[in-house]
Amino acid sequence: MKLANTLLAATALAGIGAAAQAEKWDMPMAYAASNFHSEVGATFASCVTDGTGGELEIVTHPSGSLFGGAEIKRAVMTGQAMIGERLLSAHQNENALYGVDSIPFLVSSFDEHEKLWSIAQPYVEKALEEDNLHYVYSVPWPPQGLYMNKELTDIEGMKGVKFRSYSAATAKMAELTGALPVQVEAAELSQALATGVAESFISSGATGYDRKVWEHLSHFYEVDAWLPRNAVFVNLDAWNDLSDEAKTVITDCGATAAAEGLQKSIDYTNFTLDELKKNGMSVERASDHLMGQLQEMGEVMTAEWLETAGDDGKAIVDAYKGE
Ligand code: PCA
Repeated sequence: MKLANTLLAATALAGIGAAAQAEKWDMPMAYAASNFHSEVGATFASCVTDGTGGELEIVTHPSGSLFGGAEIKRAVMTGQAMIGERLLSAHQNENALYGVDSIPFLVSSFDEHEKLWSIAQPYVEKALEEDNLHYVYSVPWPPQGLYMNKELTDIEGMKGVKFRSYSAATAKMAELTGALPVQVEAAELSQALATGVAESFISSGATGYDRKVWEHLSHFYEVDAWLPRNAVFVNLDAWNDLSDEAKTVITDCGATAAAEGLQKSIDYTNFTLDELKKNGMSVERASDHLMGQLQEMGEVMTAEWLETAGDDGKAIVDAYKGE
């Protein structure tokens, strides 16, 4: 009887032990809950929670509510959060490879972008690993165009204009055009436009739609400058501590999320440009003259990127161009 009791107690304790091992990971995300990246992240989180039978629960925190966009990568590197999503190119100053998706006019369509990414991904995974991060999946934003509060016929029209930047490349673009860069996260974009802190920016139709920028701006010029990516990564120590089963679930859910996110991004492109129009904005392709000027600027930026990204950067671009 005594032995049976002891056994019962031991079994109960083992049960509690298993329950205590169940982990909850908070997943900070910078963009609004209704944005397609955040929706894909929420589906990914449920996929992992369900797939591990609750052994690992992932809870998303969109809109920069847990960590602001600028803090997410560091938070995951240092284990303040175990997983997070971040716009990769916002960290180009730390490692040029994070800006491989923001080389101006190297790619301008989803197909071209995916080709570039398939070549660049292993290099970026390695860069993340050096930052104590394990890469899980990433999803491109739609092609980037110019938002303005007035008609823009040439690059000179950007002189002195307050230009919201989200990365080194967007800040550089401001510098080269004589605009005044101001770094603002998308979560604060509407406020920046409303208060006049920013009066133009480069981004996708998706972000203009999410932030209802027609309340403040009048023109969107399709220039298809590049397609930047949001990446989801896990703290490397936390990753190494996971069971093989949990790792497989995360990897599989990540692959599904990447495919779902790409499709959503493609579908969202025309939908959001139509919505900008419906809400009164002028949406058109930039004139040949303006495109020519932007492309010249792009060449300067590409040369600079290649210089900073060294052999790896050159290898990626050469492989992409088939050289
Ligand atoms: N939207 C994000 C990054 C690229 C995009 O299309 C933003 O503006 O912050």
